[in-house]
Amino acid sequence: MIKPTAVAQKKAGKILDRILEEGYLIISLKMVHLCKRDAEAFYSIHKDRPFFAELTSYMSSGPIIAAILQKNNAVDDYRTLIGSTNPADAAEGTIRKLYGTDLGKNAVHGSDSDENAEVECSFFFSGMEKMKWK
Ligand code: RTP
Ligand code: MG
Repeated sequence: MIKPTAVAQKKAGKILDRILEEGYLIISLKMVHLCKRDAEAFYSIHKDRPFFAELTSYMSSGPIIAAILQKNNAVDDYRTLIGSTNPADAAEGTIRKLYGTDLGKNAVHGSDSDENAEVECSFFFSGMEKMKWK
Protein backbone atom coordinates (compact mmCIF):
# COMPACT_ATOMS: atom_id res chain seq x y z
CA MET A 1 0.00 0.00 0.00
CA ILE A 2 1.00 3.54 -0.61
CA LYS A 3 -0.25 5.37 2.48
CA PRO A 4 -2.49 8.48 2.51
CA THR A 5 0.18 11.15 2.94
CA ALA A 6 2.35 9.83 0.11
CA VAL A 7 -0.72 9.71 -2.15
CA ALA A 8 -1.77 13.25 -1.11
CA GLN A 9 1.76 14.51 -1.73
CA LYS A 10 1.63 13.05 -5.26
CA LYS A 11 4.51 10.65 -4.64
CA ALA A 12 2.67 7.55 -5.88
CA GLY A 13 4.10 7.74 -9.40
CA LYS A 14 7.67 8.00 -8.14
CA ILE A 15 7.14 5.15 -5.65
CA LEU A 16 5.59 2.85 -8.27
CA ASP A 17 8.35 3.73 -10.73
CA ARG A 18 10.98 2.77 -8.15
CA ILE A 19 9.20 -0.51 -7.42
CA LEU A 20 9.15 -1.33 -11.14
CA GLU A 21 12.83 -0.32 -11.52
CA GLU A 22 13.66 -2.77 -8.72
CA GLY A 23 12.22 -5.62 -10.78
CA TYR A 24 8.74 -6.14 -9.34
CA LEU A 25 5.81 -6.92 -11.57
CA ILE A 26 2.55 -5.18 -10.68
CA ILE A 27 -0.17 -7.84 -10.75
CA SER A 28 -3.01 -5.52 -9.68
CA LEU A 29 -3.36 -1.91 -8.63
CA LYS A 30 -6.18 0.23 -7.22
CA MET A 31 -6.80 3.48 -5.37
CA VAL A 32 -9.39 3.33 -2.60
CA HIS A 33 -10.42 5.41 0.41
CA LEU A 34 -10.77 2.98 3.30
CA CYS A 35 -13.35 3.69 5.99
CA LYS A 36 -12.27 3.26 9.63
CA ARG A 37 -13.79 -0.19 9.80
CA ASP A 38 -11.91 -1.28 6.66
CA ALA A 39 -8.63 -0.06 8.15
CA GLU A 40 -9.40 -1.85 11.43
CA ALA A 41 -10.04 -5.07 9.51
CA PHE A 42 -6.88 -4.73 7.44
CA TYR A 43 -4.71 -4.07 10.50
CA SER A 44 -6.55 -6.46 12.86
CA ILE A 45 -3.18 -8.12 13.57
CA HIS A 46 -2.36 -4.94 15.53
CA LYS A 47 -5.73 -4.61 17.32
CA ASP A 48 -4.19 -4.88 20.80
CA ARG A 49 -1.30 -2.51 20.12
CA PRO A 50 -1.40 0.99 21.68
CA PHE A 51 -1.13 2.65 18.27
CA PHE A 52 -4.09 0.79 16.70
CA ALA A 53 -6.58 3.70 16.94
CA GLU A 54 -4.06 6.21 15.59
CA LEU A 55 -2.97 3.85 12.81
CA THR A 56 -6.49 3.04 11.63
CA SER A 57 -7.66 6.67 11.82
CA TYR A 58 -4.69 7.69 9.71
CA MET A 59 -5.11 4.88 7.19
CA SER A 60 -8.74 5.92 6.69
CA SER A 61 -7.94 9.65 6.44
CA GLY A 62 -7.50 9.70 2.66
CA PRO A 63 -7.11 7.47 -0.38
CA ILE A 64 -4.44 4.76 -0.43
CA ILE A 65 -3.10 2.79 -3.36
CA ALA A 66 -3.06 -0.99 -2.98
CA ALA A 67 -0.95 -3.21 -5.18
CA ILE A 68 -0.06 -6.85 -5.55
CA LEU A 69 3.62 -7.19 -6.44
CA GLN A 70 5.32 -10.27 -7.86
CA LYS A 71 9.02 -11.08 -7.63
CA ASN A 72 11.22 -13.88 -6.30
CA ASN A 73 11.70 -13.37 -2.56
CA ALA A 74 9.28 -10.43 -2.80
CA VAL A 75 8.39 -10.07 0.90
CA ASP A 76 11.97 -9.84 2.19
CA ASP A 77 13.30 -7.83 -0.74
CA TYR A 78 10.41 -5.34 -0.58
CA ARG A 79 11.01 -4.75 3.13
CA THR A 80 14.64 -4.01 2.34
CA LEU A 81 13.51 -1.64 -0.42
CA ILE A 82 11.10 0.26 1.85
CA GLY A 83 13.43 0.43 4.89
CA SER A 84 12.80 0.58 8.63
CA THR A 85 9.31 1.36 10.00
CA ASN A 86 10.45 4.79 11.23
CA PRO A 87 11.72 6.84 8.26
CA ALA A 88 14.26 8.46 10.58
CA ASP A 89 15.91 5.05 11.03
CA ALA A 90 15.53 3.92 7.41
CA ALA A 91 18.61 3.46 5.25
CA GLU A 92 19.49 6.11 2.69
CA GLY A 93 17.73 5.58 -0.62
CA THR A 94 14.91 3.45 0.80
CA ILE A 95 11.32 4.40 -0.01
CA ARG A 96 10.51 5.31 3.59
CA LYS A 97 13.65 7.44 3.87
CA LEU A 98 12.85 9.24 0.61
CA TYR A 99 9.11 9.68 0.99
CA GLY A 100 8.18 9.03 4.65
CA THR A 101 7.44 11.82 7.12
CA ASP A 102 7.37 10.07 10.51
CA LEU A 103 6.60 6.72 12.15
CA GLY A 104 2.91 6.88 11.26
CA LYS A 105 3.19 8.60 7.90
CA ASN A 106 5.88 6.24 6.64
CA ALA A 107 4.85 6.29 2.95
CA VAL A 108 4.20 2.60 2.36
CA HIS A 109 3.04 -0.66 3.88
CA GLY A 110 4.60 -4.03 3.15
CA SER A 111 3.42 -7.52 3.99
CA ASP A 112 5.58 -9.24 6.61
CA SER A 113 5.24 -12.86 5.37
CA ASP A 114 4.00 -14.81 2.36
CA GLU A 115 1.06 -15.97 4.48
CA ASN A 116 0.02 -12.42 5.44
CA ALA A 117 0.63 -11.25 1.86
CA GLU A 118 -1.99 -13.74 0.68
CA VAL A 119 -4.49 -12.50 3.30
CA GLU A 120 -3.76 -8.86 2.47
CA CYS A 121 -4.01 -9.41 -1.31
CA SER A 122 -7.39 -11.04 -0.75
CA PHE A 123 -8.53 -8.07 1.32
CA PHE A 124 -8.22 -5.76 -1.70
CA PHE A 125 -8.47 -7.99 -4.77
CA SER A 126 -10.63 -10.75 -6.22
CA GLY A 127 -9.29 -14.11 -7.34
CA MET A 128 -9.20 -12.97 -10.98
CA GLU A 129 -7.18 -9.90 -9.95
CA LYS A 130 -4.63 -12.08 -8.14
CA MET A 131 -3.60 -14.06 -11.22
CA LYS A 132 0.20 -14.24 -11.41
CA TRP A 133 2.26 -13.36 -14.45
CA LYS A 134 3.83 -16.40 -16.11
P1 RTP B 1 3.62 -1.83 7.83
O1 RTP B 1 2.91 -3.01 8.45
O2 RTP B 1 2.76 -0.60 7.68
O3 RTP B 1 4.33 -2.22 6.55
O4 RTP B 1 4.80 -1.38 8.79
P2 RTP B 1 5.81 -2.27 9.59
O5 RTP B 1 5.58 -3.73 9.32
O6 RTP B 1 7.18 -1.74 9.31
O7 RTP B 1 5.42 -1.91 11.07
P3 RTP B 1 4.32 -2.59 12.02
O8 RTP B 1 4.99 -2.98 13.30
O9 RTP B 1 3.57 -3.66 11.28
O10 RTP B 1 3.35 -1.38 12.33
C1 RTP B 1 2.32 -1.02 11.42
C2 RTP B 1 2.30 0.49 11.28
O11 RTP B 1 1.87 1.07 12.48
C3 RTP B 1 2.53 2.31 12.68
N1 RTP B 1 3.19 2.28 13.97
N2 RTP B 1 3.03 3.21 14.86
N3 RTP B 1 3.16 4.76 17.25
C4 RTP B 1 3.85 3.64 17.17
O12 RTP B 1 4.55 3.23 18.07
C5 RTP B 1 3.77 2.86 15.93
N4 RTP B 1 4.39 1.71 15.70
C6 RTP B 1 4.01 1.35 14.44
C7 RTP B 1 3.54 2.48 11.58
O13 RTP B 1 3.01 3.40 10.61
C8 RTP B 1 3.67 1.10 10.97
O14 RTP B 1 3.95 1.17 9.60
MG1 MG C 1 3.68 -4.65 9.47
